[in-house]
Amino acid sequence: MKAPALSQFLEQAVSLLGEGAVKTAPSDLEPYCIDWRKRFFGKAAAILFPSNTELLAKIVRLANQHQVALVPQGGNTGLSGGATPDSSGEQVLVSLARLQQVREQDAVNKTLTVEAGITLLRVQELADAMGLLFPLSLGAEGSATIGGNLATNAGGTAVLRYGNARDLCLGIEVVTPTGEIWNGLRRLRKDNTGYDLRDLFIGSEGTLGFITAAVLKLFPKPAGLVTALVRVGSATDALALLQIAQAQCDAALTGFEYMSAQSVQVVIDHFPEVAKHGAQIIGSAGSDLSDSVLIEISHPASEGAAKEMLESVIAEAITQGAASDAILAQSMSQTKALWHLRETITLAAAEDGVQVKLDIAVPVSKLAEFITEMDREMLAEFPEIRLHNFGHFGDGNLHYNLGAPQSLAKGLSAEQRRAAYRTYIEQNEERLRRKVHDRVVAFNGSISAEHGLGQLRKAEAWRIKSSVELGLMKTIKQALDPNGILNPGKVIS
Ligand code: FAD
Ligand code: 2HG
Ligand code: ZN
Repeated sequence: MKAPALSQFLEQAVSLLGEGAVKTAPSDLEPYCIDWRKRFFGKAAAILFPSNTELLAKIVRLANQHQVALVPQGGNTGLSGGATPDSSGEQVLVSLARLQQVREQDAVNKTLTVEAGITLLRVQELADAMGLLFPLSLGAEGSATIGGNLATNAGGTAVLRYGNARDLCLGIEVVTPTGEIWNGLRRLRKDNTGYDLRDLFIGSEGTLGFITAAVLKLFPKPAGLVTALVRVGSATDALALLQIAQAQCDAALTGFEYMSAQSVQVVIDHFPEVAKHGAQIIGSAGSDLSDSVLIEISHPASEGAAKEMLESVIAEAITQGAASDAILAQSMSQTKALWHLRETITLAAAEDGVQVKLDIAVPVSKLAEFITEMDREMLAEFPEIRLHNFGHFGDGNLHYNLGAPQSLAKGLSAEQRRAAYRTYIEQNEERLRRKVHDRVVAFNGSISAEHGLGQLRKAEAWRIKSSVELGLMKTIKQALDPNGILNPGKVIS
């Protein structure tokens, strides 16, 4: 039995949005109540699909009236449980998926104004059709929405050149937690008229407002784009390679992704075809397999100039002993194959079973030292743990992921293996996570560079952040959302 206030809210939501936009059947709700990793299993009273900003604002006003908690959801690809409701069955999911309008295209100003439910991939295609580039790029781009990207301040693989989602956004439209509409869709590169509200909402993970539309910053398309997979001996080599690449390429260096040998091993284990192309350089199994770096150069002049630049970086790295071998993609299909290897790590890890997922950042200059020390300390206490770390080395962000010991899976079916890994991770997760986070704090780093706190890292944020910082965050939340109806239980609320 639903509480009377919730029932009334749902009845009024049906009259506002129509029956087709309010789903309450458990089978309809299920896919929206489980996160991408299947780590969080929530229960919602309903999911609503408003089709425009004004209707959403009315829903939010109604929710305040009836004290009903709302959970914003985009593509449900988030990795921190931010879009998953709690288990009470009393929260209501609000999907932004039907906000699909392209509001404005301005090739001269190099901006694109779109509604929140459009996927990142579609945004990239729209920019491409304008002869321009929207550089935000991540593995889940086919499903993740631009609203979700901004709400999580997503990073991805091009941050070292173009910045994260925040840097790629000039303005937003927001429905506040009390149901007002703020139109901040300014297409300006400069605007110093008071507090930066845009940047307050970006990265707030649906706790301070619904982002309903955004002005996105576009860039000229590079004339030449080349990628290489480079064999390195260690994270220390990767840092030396980064120094060489930055010195020689400056802004033309648009990607620098590190993959530990064990993070590639998990792709080989589950999707061997995907790892085939890279195998000739980085090895194919066991001790033969090395750490590697995927480098991307985007040159404004030509493909030839990009190639020349990358060849020179590789030659210098080999001379200095920072790299031992490399493969330079000779065609777009080879480029795609190398990126596919990198982007498949997350998928392969999900196939393997549950892991401890970490999303840390330290200053780039400290990243190699962090990895070396952390690996040593981790293996001393957990000798069989699998170090699946990989990530956006060029901007200091590493997914220091940890896989359960493979010995637990001996003789088991895939299903039994996943169950055994889940048990192991559930038993050890807190200890493992704390161990890494404590070292992150010692390095003056961040416990979430790009995935956000959601519900996964809330307790750790409370443990690590100062009372001043937490106090300021709580004051902002209270001021904007006095009834606490927006995404309760996430971030710090
Ligand atoms: P959801 O998962 O639906 O929601 C995420 C959070 O944002 C929730 O707290 C939700 O309440 C809130 N939210 C969603 N939409 C809105 C809105 N319109 N207004 C207000 N709040 C909203 N992330 C990276 O940063 N870099 C990566 O490289 C990367 N790679 C990934 C690869 C894979 C295979 C997967 C599965 C995920 C990856 N992610 C990555 C994580 C994820 O894709 C991003 O966090 C993405 O930005 C989430 O978008 P979404 O639309 O799916 O949001
Ligand atoms: C990536 O960089 C994503 O591919 C996912 O941020 C990271 O699987 C992960 O932990
Ligand atoms: Zn990432």
